[in-house]
Amino acid sequence: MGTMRTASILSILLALFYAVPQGLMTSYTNVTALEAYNMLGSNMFNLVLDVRTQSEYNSGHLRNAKLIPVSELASRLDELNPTDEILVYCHAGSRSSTASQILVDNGFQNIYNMLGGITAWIVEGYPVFIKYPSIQEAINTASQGDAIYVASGTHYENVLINKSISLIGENKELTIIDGNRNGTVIHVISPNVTITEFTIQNGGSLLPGSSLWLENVVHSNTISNDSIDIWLNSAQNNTIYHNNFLDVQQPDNGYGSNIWDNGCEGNYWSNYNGSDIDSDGIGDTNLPWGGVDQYPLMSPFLFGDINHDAIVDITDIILSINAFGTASGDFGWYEPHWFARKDVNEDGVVDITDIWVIIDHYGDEWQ
Ligand SMILES: [Ca+2]
Ligand SMILES: [Ca+2]
Ligand SMILES: [Ca+2]
Repeated sequence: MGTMRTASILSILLALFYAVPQGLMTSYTNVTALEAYNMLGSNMFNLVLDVRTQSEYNSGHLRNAKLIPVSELASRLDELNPTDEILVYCHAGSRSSTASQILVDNGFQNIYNMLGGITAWIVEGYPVFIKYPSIQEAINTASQGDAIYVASGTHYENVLINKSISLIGENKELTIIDGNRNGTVIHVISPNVTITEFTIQNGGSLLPGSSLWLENVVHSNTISNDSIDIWLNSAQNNTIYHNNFLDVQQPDNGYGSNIWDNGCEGNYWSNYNGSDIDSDGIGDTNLPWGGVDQYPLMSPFLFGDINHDAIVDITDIILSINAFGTASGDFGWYEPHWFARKDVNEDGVVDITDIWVIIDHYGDEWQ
């Protein structure tokens, strides 16, 4: 009997020894939406965990958040890594506290609970990605200048963008717009459109079309995607310049009536492999690039970056001052002096306004 009692006491002591560090010494950390946003910006989390329901998740969630409803969490812990830094959130902060405690009780060591939930996040104006039944409907109800955040998933539709909006996918590999081989997938007919973080695929074949069709698009239609092909089928009289084409292969020039520069500057192509012999930021060899662009930029287009070295700084101001007072029609507006390249706002004269634009963008850098 004496031996039995000793063993029991020993096992109780052992149980206490292990219970203390796990149950009492570890806790989760509360963070505000602002703190969570900044930590996400610094890539401090391995995982963002949404513990609401599927329908709540579909109506808007943080980028790349994993969904495990709090009611399923205890039985799905094997989907998570106990050493990961995990941000947990819900609608207003109640369910995420419960979920954070469940995780801590199961040995998770780096749990951050977002106070106020996605409600506080939205109040701060941070983006949420929405599972739209139709991207086109989202565009139709948007206003000029709006940003539309599209949740991951495959969207089978043909999209017409007829206003200046930003269309932002949740994840480049997982946010797919698929034209089902039936016409053009995305047809842009408005300037100042941004399309980013999408895979755009399967244009054409049943109805003629392409993955992306740019029509009457001028200026800063920044397109960054690994899997876009550009086709300007039957689009005529477009002027396409100061765009950044990342990993885009040969453009199709439609019927040859499209112009890929403004007379002195073209577009940035990440695959341009020529060289800039006179160091003015415009490529001088392997022209026209892609069969279309006579003046490929040496770095991605930034407003005010006259010498195209990917930063707006004092050099750009000096270049503008050196051309001060010149105007369209002057000798040297184009070759040999290219004063036109210093006319940042393209109003035909290099004056104080251009310098103000550069100062306004001073310090901007391509990342
Ligand atoms: Ca050059
Ligand atoms: Ca510069
Ligand atoms: Ca000007």
